[in-house]
Amino acid sequence: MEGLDRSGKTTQTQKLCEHLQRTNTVKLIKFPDRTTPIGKMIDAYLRSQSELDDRAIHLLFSANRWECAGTIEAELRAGNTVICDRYAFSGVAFSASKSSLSYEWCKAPDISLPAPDAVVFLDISPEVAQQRGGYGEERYEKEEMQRTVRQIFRKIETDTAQANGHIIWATIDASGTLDEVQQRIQKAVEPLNGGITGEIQRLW
Ligand code: T5A
Ligand code: NA
Repeated sequence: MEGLDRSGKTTQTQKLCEHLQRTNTVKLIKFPDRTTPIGKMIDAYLRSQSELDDRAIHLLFSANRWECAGTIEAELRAGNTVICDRYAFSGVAFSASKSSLSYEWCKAPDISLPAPDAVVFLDISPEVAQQRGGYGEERYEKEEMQRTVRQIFRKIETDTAQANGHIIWATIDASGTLDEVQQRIQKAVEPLNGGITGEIQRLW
């Protein structure tokens, strides 16, 4: 589950989890995972309680995924469903929106992480996002940055279709009601309901 800030990812991820739990064993993982030592550094940075070089914080976000990659693979091998609230696509979109970092450089540290079978991208205009609770509290929640992030997500969508044809990419209009958005998400992941077999694919 990917999306812009305040697009409703955490709310919708929880609902999707409950829906799928009726028929699957589901593991829900949130990135950044702010509970680990690396995650605590990320949390302090996002709340503007520390300063870090743009490259350093990018690598920490990636390391925060790598420290969980073994768990993700074990869950998949056990036949379970894994849902991630943000993943490497956010890692690229947010970092590459900074003029100091190139798109290709940002992709590199996440090479060979387990690839998802589907990416649900919750799309929302910065104007609508701003009207939702809590917006503007964290470092990246600024209109200009969110606009650039949205553009980069569109580029990632195009590149994913070309290079990772096995990944279902669903861009969902997240400006509707909670139920409307949930219906759209459930429809988008329906093709995966029968289960996935074969080797775990890798990014990118
Ligand atoms: N980041 C992340 C990187 O730069 N690199 C990385 O590698 C990764 C993984 C924190 C930041 O880190 C960046 C991206 C972020 O800037 P985060 O912890 O996921 O990432 O924090 P946020 O994305 O900011 O999470 P938010 O809590 O802001 O947004 P959500 O999860 O999209 O939204 P949610 O579900 O909490 O809802 C927000 C509010 O909107 C309401 C909710 O009730 C809530 O008040 N809402 C709705 N209101 C009306 N209609 C709807 N349909 C609504 N859906 C939700
Ligand atoms: Na969230």
